[in-house]
Amino acid sequence: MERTFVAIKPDGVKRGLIGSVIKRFEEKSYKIIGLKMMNVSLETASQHYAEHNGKPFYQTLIDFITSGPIIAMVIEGNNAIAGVRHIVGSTKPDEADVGTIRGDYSSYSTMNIIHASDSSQSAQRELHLYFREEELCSNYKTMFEIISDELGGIK
Ligand code: FUP
Repeated sequence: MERTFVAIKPDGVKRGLIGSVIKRFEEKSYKIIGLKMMNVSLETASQHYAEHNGKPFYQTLIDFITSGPIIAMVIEGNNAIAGVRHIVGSTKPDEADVGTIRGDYSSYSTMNIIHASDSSQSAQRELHLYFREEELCSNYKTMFEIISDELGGIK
């Protein structure tokens, strides 16, 4: 079971897409174990995007991610890191497939609705940048887990 970090960016919040985005992960049978609305401090933003420091789009990215509240989430599931990235879609707006979140909702590379960790290393790092362990709630069963238990653990 993998955990990944996801954030609905300020454009997604302001455009009223919170429900639409979360719905896609729930429908895919992923389990939401952390969820909060928050403003991203300059310090957190620069830690999050440290790998992009020095790139031409860096300052725009920092200005954007700190421009309004985000929805921070931790999602748990089978191969959740790659699976969630698949639902999110490509970083390049012209390459994001229809049916993905970015493909359906954005045609820009900065205002692209959503962030999701791209590896287990970044998932660990980002998850702990935004959440304390005690804020995570995996002590409940999703309907998918209940059905799986009923069938003797079939997944
Ligand atoms: P992703 O993991 O898909 O979010 O993509 P990256 O880590 O490569 O980029 C992080 C963010 O930087 C993207 F979500 C948007 C922004 N970005 C730009 O604004 N311009 C670019 O050319 C590349 C990335």
